[in-house]
Amino acid sequence: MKFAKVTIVMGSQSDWATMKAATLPLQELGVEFTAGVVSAHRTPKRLAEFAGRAKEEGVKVIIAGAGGAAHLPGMIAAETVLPVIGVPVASRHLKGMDSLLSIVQMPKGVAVATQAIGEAGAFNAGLMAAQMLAIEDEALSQRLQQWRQKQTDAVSFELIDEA
Ligand code: RP5
Repeated sequence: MKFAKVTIVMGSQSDWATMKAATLPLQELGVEFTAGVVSAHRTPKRLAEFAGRAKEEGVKVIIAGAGGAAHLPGMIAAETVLPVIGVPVASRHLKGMDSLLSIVQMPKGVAVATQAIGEAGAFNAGLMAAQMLAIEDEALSQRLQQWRQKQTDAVSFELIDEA
């Protein structure tokens, strides 16, 4: 089990195709991260150990992605007071609506910051984690502002006809 300031976990290796999008903003912004598989259903003991140790191992934010009956983010949030950002991974039959509702409908008293379904949600989870760390890190906050400005500058008013 590996830990970093931002630790990304997912329910299955099959989620990695989606969840690797969370690493992009973290890489661009120079935020330390690691990623691995923790399943609420298939490895429940690993989940409890991971969530129980995360804070003392120096983790600041956990990103948790899962699909279907996506209990991973909520179960991790139940075991730690660290902020948990949930990413609903698109599922084969219900296209991620099941994942979204499983993650977003938390009972009062245990919070998960739920993102959009799929890659955009995973990317924004990385961005949100960086923004959380930037509260106490002025250099990172500056890099975030530059990143935003670059994004704004890249949006042209002019329309382009694509062939
Ligand atoms: C969930 O079941 C995982 O998060 C994944 O999205 C989904 C399918 O997992 P695999 O059957 O591909 O391992 O637990």
